[in-house]
Amino acid sequence: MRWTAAAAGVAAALLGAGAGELIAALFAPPSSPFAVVGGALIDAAPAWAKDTAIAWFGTNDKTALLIGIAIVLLAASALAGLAEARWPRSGVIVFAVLGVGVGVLALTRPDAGFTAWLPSVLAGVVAAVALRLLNRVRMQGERTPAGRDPGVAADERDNLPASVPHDGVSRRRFLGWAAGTAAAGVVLAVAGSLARAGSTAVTAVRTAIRLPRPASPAPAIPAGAELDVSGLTPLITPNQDFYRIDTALVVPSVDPKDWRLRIHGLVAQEVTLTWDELLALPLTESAATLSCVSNEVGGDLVGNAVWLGYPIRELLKRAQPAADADMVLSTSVDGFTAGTPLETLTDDRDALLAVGMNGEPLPLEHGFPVRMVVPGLYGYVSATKWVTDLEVTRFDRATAYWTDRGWSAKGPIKLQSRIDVPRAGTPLTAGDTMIAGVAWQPHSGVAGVEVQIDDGPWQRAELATAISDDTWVQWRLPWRADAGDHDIRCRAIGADGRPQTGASAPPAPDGATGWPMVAVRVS
Ligand SMILES: Nc1nc2c(c(=O)[nH]1)N[C@H]1C(S)=C(S)[C@@H](COP(=O)(O)O)O[C@H]1N2
Ligand SMILES: [Mo]
Repeated sequence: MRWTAAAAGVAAALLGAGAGELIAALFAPPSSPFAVVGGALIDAAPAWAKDTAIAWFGTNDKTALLIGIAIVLLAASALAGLAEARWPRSGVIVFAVLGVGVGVLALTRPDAGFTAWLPSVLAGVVAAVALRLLNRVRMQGERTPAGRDPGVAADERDNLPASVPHDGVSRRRFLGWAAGTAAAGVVLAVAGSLARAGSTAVTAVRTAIRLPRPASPAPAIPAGAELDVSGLTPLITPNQDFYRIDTALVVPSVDPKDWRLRIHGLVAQEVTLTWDELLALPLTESAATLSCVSNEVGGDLVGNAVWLGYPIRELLKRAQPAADADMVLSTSVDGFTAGTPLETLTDDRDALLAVGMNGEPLPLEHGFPVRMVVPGLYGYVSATKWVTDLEVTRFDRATAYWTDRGWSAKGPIKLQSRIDVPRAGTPLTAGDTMIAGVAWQPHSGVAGVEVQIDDGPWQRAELATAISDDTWVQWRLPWRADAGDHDIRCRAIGADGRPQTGASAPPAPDGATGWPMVAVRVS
């Protein structure tokens, strides 16, 4: 029976994968076989693929990728099982080669330690041995009295003990073994994820941190900055709701006591900084809206937080960039890079080497212990999380992670707005209601918002007081809705008095444009 051969392959692969995940969790967290393959795929993906993944799956893009890898692995394992039944040892070889291959790939990953190969190679060995053993048990069940099962290779058939009966008992025996092997794999994988969650000592370190008070606190949030409209995005995005976008399948764990920042390149003076040195500096607190270049018109890959950190400008002053430098290439522990225009890091904006987010140490997923935040620039060119290296260089010499994949070298955040209420698809009753949302163009600011209902005139909305030009601003417009279907559009007015463009453009290569539209049915 072919399906039992395939089942042997799948069960063996599950055991191997589970073992690999557990070994990785214990000894080499960034080098779990899934993280290695997923990370390599993410790095190999062209700009349109990232765009499509985010458009389809949003911030679940990583889960979708891992599920995709699991499906491909299971299909390949079924084939390996079939191959093993037909050509003995071929399936075993497939698993061994796969394990070694992923092990070698693991060593090429930017965050690889010297044991990076171990989880994948062990996973391959475990899967290979399991397949070999399962196949033995299987053939005892498959052997027909006539010895004619095409799923059993001739030489293996001859090797079978003549006394093994062909009956349902041995078939059930195989199924028991296969199910047990698969279940053991799942148990190992679950143990691995528990071990990882429990062993993230860094989480405990983070919890114990008391951040210093800012030498320069953020100004109080102005009265009238937060409009009272139910369903409107809060002015400050809570950390747990803040969008997360990065290439890290396993969140890097960086212990602050091991953290160092090195500033080098076209500088007169190399600078290094430790965590303790950073916290001893006079820190600035400042609100800024961060947006992902992949944010679609009307999308939610944008958030606003109060950041605590040290102005990068001050560190660059110490380093004294050369006159011909125009870019700072920042690198994170996991190899991500961003190229930021030098002038945006040396002008008077609050470009921060941030340690705090909304009054807490940075959450692990948002770059603990230290990240960059540069008001006015999309994250991919500025907001390096887990940052450890700043190289002062030139745009004509260096490229960065996403610019190597087709995105623009420069990424100023475009003028954008969003309608939060009414939400598309919620039924409304005729009468007085409120249209409300947010608008942003960090570091330039927003001068107004206009709303259009169906083909009507553009109407000025009430604009709340912005925290600063670096943050988004809330807006609202009362609306007397009459029964029927309506399209509501909005557009921000920039600081220069010009409205946000209505021309639709996709996120690649430098940010989406167009007017957000919400269709509602009023009855
Ligand atoms: N190390 C690292 N930093 C990174 C990224 C990344 O992939 N790796 N992604 C960038 C991008 S594209 C964005 S939009 C912001 C998102 O920051 P957040 O996840 O804290 O919202 O982080 C930036 N910093
Ligand atoms: Mo992004």
